[in-house]
Amino acid sequence: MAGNKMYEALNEQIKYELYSSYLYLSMSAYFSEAGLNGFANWMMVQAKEEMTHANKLYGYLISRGAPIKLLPIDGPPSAWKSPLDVLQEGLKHERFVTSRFNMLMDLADKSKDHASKIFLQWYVTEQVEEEENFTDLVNKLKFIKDDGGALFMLDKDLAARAFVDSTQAAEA
Ligand code: OFO
Repeated sequence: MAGNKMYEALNEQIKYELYSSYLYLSMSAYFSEAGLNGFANWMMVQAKEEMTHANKLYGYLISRGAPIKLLPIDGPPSAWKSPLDVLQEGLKHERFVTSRFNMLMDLADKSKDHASKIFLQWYVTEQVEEEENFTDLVNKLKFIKDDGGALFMLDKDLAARAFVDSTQAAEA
């Protein structure tokens, strides 16, 4: 049986996933206010995904009979300088979340908690995709610079993103 340290850290990770959802919801609101509805949709889908990441952690802890201790969630920022600034901050946040999962994997290794390690592997893979998605948008926005027409086209593309619960697909 894994030590409480692992379960405490996984409980704490629920907070970070919910904060991620809160952050992206706030970013979605920023884009809605700016009239960039495609970006707003992309961020809203991202916010929904983060909820599923939190729920997956919750489900695992319940299945292990571990205590659930939900922690307070900080308020996210609500103002950014530009769409590029928003995406850069999002990428920075994803890198932070990746560092959290690396730390959790180290902890699983140290405590020889094989079940948690296998469970956490899904998140390690997911973080590669998360960083890639944000990096892609950062690069596109750097390329676009002040080209309003190109920004409009990208906004149109991002309106097509649909929510898929990848935590369910992975378990199917
Ligand atoms: Fe939960 O993947 Fe982003 O933070």
